[in-house]
Amino acid sequence: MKTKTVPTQPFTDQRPGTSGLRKKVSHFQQEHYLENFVQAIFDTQSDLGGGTLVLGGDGRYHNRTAIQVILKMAAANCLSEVIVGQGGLLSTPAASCVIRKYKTQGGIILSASHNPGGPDADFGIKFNAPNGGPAPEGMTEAIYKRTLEMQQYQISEAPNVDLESIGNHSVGDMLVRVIDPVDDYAELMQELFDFDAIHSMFNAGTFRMHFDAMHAITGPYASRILEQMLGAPQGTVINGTPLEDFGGGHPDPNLAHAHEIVELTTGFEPVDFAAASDGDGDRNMVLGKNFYVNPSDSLAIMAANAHHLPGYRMGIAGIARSMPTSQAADRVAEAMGIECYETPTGWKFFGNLLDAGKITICGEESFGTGSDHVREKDGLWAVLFWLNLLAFKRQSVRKIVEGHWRRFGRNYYTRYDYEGIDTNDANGLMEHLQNSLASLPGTEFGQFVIQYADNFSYTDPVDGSLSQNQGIRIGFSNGSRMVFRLSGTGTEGATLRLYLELFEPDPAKQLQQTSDVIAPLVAIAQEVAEIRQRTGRDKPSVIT
Ligand code: G16
Repeated sequence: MKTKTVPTQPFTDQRPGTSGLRKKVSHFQQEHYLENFVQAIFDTQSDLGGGTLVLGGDGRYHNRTAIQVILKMAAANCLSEVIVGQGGLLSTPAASCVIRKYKTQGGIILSASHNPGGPDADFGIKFNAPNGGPAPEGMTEAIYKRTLEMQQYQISEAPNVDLESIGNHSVGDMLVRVIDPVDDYAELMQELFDFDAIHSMFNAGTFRMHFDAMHAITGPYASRILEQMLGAPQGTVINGTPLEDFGGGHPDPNLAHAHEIVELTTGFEPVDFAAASDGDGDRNMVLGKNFYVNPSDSLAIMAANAHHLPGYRMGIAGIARSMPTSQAADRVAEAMGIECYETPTGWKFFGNLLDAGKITICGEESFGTGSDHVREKDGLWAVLFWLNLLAFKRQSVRKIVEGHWRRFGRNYYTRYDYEGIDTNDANGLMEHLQNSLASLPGTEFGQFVIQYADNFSYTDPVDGSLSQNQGIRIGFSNGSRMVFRLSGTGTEGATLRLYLELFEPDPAKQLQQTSDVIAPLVAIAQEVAEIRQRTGRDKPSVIT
């Protein structure tokens, strides 16, 4: 095999965001752009030399091209083996599962998650560490620093690998093992959940559900597990064929983008349960009949009920939630006498807590929940968790959630996204908030009195690393809260996220419309942050 050393020049914009490097496809198609980043991974992760890498992506446009490039670079950088999903496909949680199961030296996942795909849309790449989780900040910073010095990269001149044929292939001396992308993951799910109970529920014929794969990666996983293994009727999975442009859709499982599945839970003959997952299969949205489960509530309910399910019978060690996620999980932790950790946004911050056995369940408001079974959030896992819970409790989704509120109180919760705003305006707004922090405590807005205002920083309890500037928190004396932060996953301008939360302990007041309850907080947020004046926006682009 011939290896080429290709001269290149550094790009200055390869610092990974909340979850890897995400850019427009055209940006990645610039000569050497992908190669520089991949070489920086190989240069900084020295265990990969002579080791094994897992490689796969969500199947979006540019996935196949990128995989062939990475395989040739891996061979030239002396890796001994790459495990790749058939067709270049691996959902993000499945990649994490495979990295862990085969004890590899890490993985490269190609995805821009819930962002749209296609020649004019987004692409992304991230490195996952040997624990199966997203590279922690120290690692991503080292990769970024290396990209700034990049002068050359190595690539072999071998032909493309046939990614369709399962089995062993090679690039020079390097083994390329093409595996079924679903097998290992499906086996793991069987260990965690009571498949017999779920199977019986489907068999009884009275329970109806749909799962929307949104033409993204979870189609093959959901068809195999739900329809083939668990006996759900054919057609339970909709939009199940992964397409390079996700069928022109926006593969984000929320009320705005996954409306097809939402409609199946309302109107004529609504189904009992519905769910959707995102581009790379790590997010989830769950719905009952005429009922939407807020992701923060979903996390709290999972934590409160995990001990009913086989994989978690021994109980859970602790819970973690990202800072903007509602405090519903904190109430469960308190009742259970376990710790609830508050981490910055980004799944990478859960890795150390999971590895150290401090937590078993974790989640985020951004439609992500997971457990210590892998080191990524896991969309289909969450759906199976809910199915198992429904089979165990024999209650509707609504009953389960309302029962939870009665017991623990309800955290009304909503998120406003102002997308594609001018970066300078967004930074100006955050600076204005930062400058107001000292004067805010004590300020009264009717019955809402600000108790604290700060810029969240986090010291990792395992390795002591400090992450600062993780979002502005404003807390009120009645337990309500608002959080402002800029997204780290967008590819155009800036996205301002405003997270609003109001705690209601009184069961008689727990069944109101979230928008009505939250309205006073929206007005306060507007006043405190001067959103309209500073961004020119009257209303958010998306409300979830
Ligand atoms: C990623 C991260 C999540 C984060 C989400 C939103 O999710 O893994 O931890 O909550 O982005 O981040 P931001 O608010 O910075 O846009 P995914 O599903 O895009 O990988």
